Parts: sequence; C-alpha cells; structure tokens
Amino acid sequence: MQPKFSAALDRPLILLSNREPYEHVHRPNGIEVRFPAGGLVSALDPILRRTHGTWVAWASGNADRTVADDVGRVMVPPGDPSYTLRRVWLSESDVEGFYLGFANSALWPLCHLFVSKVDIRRNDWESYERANRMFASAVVQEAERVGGAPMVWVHDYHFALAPALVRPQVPDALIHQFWHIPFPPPDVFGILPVGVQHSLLRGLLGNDLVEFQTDGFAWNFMDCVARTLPDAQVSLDQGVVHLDGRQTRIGAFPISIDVAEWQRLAALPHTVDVCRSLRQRYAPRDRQLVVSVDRMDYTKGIERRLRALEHMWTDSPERRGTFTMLIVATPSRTDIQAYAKLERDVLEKIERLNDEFRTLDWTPIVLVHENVDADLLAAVYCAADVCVVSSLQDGMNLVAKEFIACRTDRNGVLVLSRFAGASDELGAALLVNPFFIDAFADTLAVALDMPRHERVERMTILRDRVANATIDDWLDAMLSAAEATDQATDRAAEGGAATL
Ligand code: GDG
Repeated sequence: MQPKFSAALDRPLILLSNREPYEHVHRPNGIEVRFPAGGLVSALDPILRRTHGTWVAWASGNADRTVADDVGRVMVPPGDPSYTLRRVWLSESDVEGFYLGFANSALWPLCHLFVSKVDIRRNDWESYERANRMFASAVVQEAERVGGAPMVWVHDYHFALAPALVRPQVPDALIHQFWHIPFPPPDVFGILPVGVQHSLLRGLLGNDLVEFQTDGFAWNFMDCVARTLPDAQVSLDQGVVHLDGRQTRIGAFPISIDVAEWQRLAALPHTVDVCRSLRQRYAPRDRQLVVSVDRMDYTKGIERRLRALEHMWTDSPERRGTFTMLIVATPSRTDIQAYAKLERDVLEKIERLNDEFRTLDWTPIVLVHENVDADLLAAVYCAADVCVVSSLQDGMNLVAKEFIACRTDRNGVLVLSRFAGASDELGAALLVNPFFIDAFADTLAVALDMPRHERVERMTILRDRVANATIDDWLDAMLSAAEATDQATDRAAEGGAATL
C-alpha cells in the first residue's frame, strides 16, 4: 500500500544530512556507485524520487567531483535520474574538525552521557561553525534554484546551527529537524562552553519543528532551553518554545524501519539457506544461538555484554557450551582514538574469553567484524534464539525492530537495554540494565530458558507493535506535524490561535 504522506510535500523538498545517498568511488575498472547501507537512506530516497526534491550532503566519495557539475550537483539515482544530489566539499581539516572533532568527539559522547569522552577544542568548534555555514549556504542556493516556499528537512547533530542560518535567507521556508540521537539533560549539556550552548540552542530554535526520538529527549531539550536562554519562553506541556518573536514546536517521533522490506529479506531463499547453515555451524543439536548487531561504538555496550557473558560462564559453568554468542560489530569511525581503542579492547577480550572457555567442539564467541549485506543480517536475525541490544544510551536502536520484523515465525527473544529509545515502545522485550552485570547475566539466562509459548506470546506483541509503527507511519506523522506547524504559524501571522 502506498503511504499517503502529508500535504507538506506539496512544497519543494530540500533535505540536508551529513551522509549522501549515493557515493561515487574510483575502482580499477571505472567509477562505481555505492548506496550506503542504512535504514534512513532507504526510507528517504523514495520520497526524494517521488517529489523530485533535492538532497544536500557531504561529498564523501573520491569520484564524487568527477561526476558532479561545477556547483556540485548530480542527478540520482544513477540510471533513473529523478532528484538532485547537491554535494558539499569539505577540506581535510574540516573533516577532522567538524566531523571527527566537534560532531563525533564532543556532541556524540555528550548526548550519550559519556562525559569523560567529551573533547572540546576551539578549532573543532570553529570548523563546526564553518561547515554549518557551508551546508546552510548550499541549502539557500538550492532553495533559490527550486523557488517557491520549500520544506527544508535537516538531519541530526551535525547541523545544529544550520536552521537559524537558513531561516533569514529563505523566510518562507518550512524548516524542521530530526535529532536521531539522545538529547542530554541540562547538567550534562552545561559541560559545553556557555557560548557554544547558546549557539547550539539558538541554531536549533531556527526550526519550525524539532523532532526527537522520545518524550524524554524532547523534555531534556526544552529543559536546556529554559535554563540556558533567559529570553526564551518554554511551554513544556504544549511542546512549544517562543524566542525572538518566533515559535518552535518540539515533539517525539520514534523512528522505525521498513518492516515489509525486512520481511522480504527474511523470506529470500538465500537468506533461509544462510540461516540454516548458521544454525548448523554455531547451534547444532540443542545448543542455542545468541546474536547482536551494532556499529562498533562505545555507546552500544559491547564490552558490558562481554562482561555479562564472562560472569555467566564463570558463575554457572553448566551454561558453558549451551549457547554460542555471534557478534556482528561493523567497523565505525576508526579515525577517532576512542573507537580505535574500543576495537582493540573488544577484540582482546573476545580472544581472552574464547581461550578461557572454549572446548573441543565449542567456540563461545564468534565475531564478524566487517560490513555485511543486509540479507546476511536478516539471516543472523532469523537464526537467533536470542538477540541482545545492550546500548548504554541510544536514540532508538533499529536493530531491535529489524530483529522483530524478521521473526515471522514469532519465535526468538529480544533482550533490550532500557536505555535504548526503543524500550519505550517495546516493553514486551526482556528489558535489561547493562550497567548491572549480575542482573544482565540473569536476564540472559531467563531468555535462554524461556518456554516456547512465552517466546511466541512476547514476539506476537512486539510484532504487532512494529507492524503498526513502520517507517512510513513515522514519515506521515512527522510531515503532518510539520504541516500543522506551518498552518499554526500562518494563523498566528493572521492574528488567530497558534495551536497544533
Ligand atoms: C543513529 C542512532 C537511531 C549495522 N551493521 C551493518 C548494518 N547495520 C545497520 C543495522 C541498523 C543500523 O545499521 C544501526 O542502527 P542503530 O539504530 O543501532 O543506529 P546508529 O547507527 O547508532 O544510528 C540510533 C538511528 O540513528 C536512527 O535514527 O536508532 O539510536 O544512534 O539498521 O541494520 N547494515 C548493513 N551491514 C552491516 O554490517 N547492511
């Protein structure tokens, strides 16, 4: 069924994100197009195609310049050109300062409450400001090109300053932003230099609507505004901030996945074969298979998961050999020291645990440390008796939802951190506190011992939940809210009530 989507899409759409939907790279036999894996690009690409919109993003491929025009525009998808990709080039030092620096070594750890990992450097901040100006001016140029009153949709923490930079130059634009990661409470946000706090909040308040994954993150944001900007009026109940004669709506819009696509992947004959061979290899006879899938990121709690396993195999030796742990940990941000260290620590710990507990016919932990195709992920989800998501903080966590979508057999247990945004919706999972290692190990044991009827009962509830809140429902809800914000603003301008 085709989703309706809202009338907000009658406006020309300009999307801004750091990652681009298509990347061109030089290969020995020519230029190859890469379609970066990930739910977001797959969800938004069809909308851009349908509306013939514009996607502004960082040019990360080494052949990107070769195929784009002088300004950086290229029509995509290749072979079926239907929308404009506007590429923005960053210097090496801005990749360092903006992307690896302020975005991923200051904002990322700060928003995930990893205060000891927060690195604030003046050069990085200046580079973040510069990059935001560059991307904002590309958005403005695209707005001038397409004309009319566009809808500008900004994505994530890389671009907190862009909305307020675009607003005065495209006054008729409807501007909104989805913040994919958590937003910290004021005490943590307060770690940033005061001037930086003001710039980030004022930048975000350049939006008509700011979208968070959960109510908790939306409240944190409004709390930070109330405590940091004395001239702002915050109405927590209504989710509205007034500043400088403008209003910004704040709301929770939990992101989801393309459920039908994951079900399709799970049903492919190849997936079914791979699933069967995973079970033959790692879970023969009555041995079980526990799986996890993450980017190799310290927020995902991979080390805590290993500690819980160690605790279990040490305290309950009878559990050794009863299940294999398959960890898919995709390399991520390896240019950042904290990530390189995490990778070393995780590899070492897995090796040590395997040396300590392995038997002649059992390797306790199997690590897949590479980017794999989505159909292999589907096979991993289908093969699992238990899937563990142990994030220490997470905006949402799509893996939890992908696992559920793939389990058309209504079997399999989800162990889910209560610090992942997904736990707000997925209460029928076994919720766990990954900081409390003993309890984490106990919950794993409960998952492994869960009788079949309870697995089915829980998975049925989880599947209903995910089926009723897909990526299309997310888009519909958000675009309708953006449109309502727009109408409310129009009414306010005409002197009427400005409520959603
Ligand atoms: C942020 C927020 C929020 C992983 N390895 C491979 C691969 N993946 C895919 C998974 C899943 C995605 O990556 C990871 O999802 P998360 O939700 O854990 O996301 P983050 O990357 O941390 O992203 C997060 C999300 O934004 C969306 O708003 O949920 O809280 O941190 O889709 O399947 N995909 C492929 N190969 C891999 O090796 N193809």
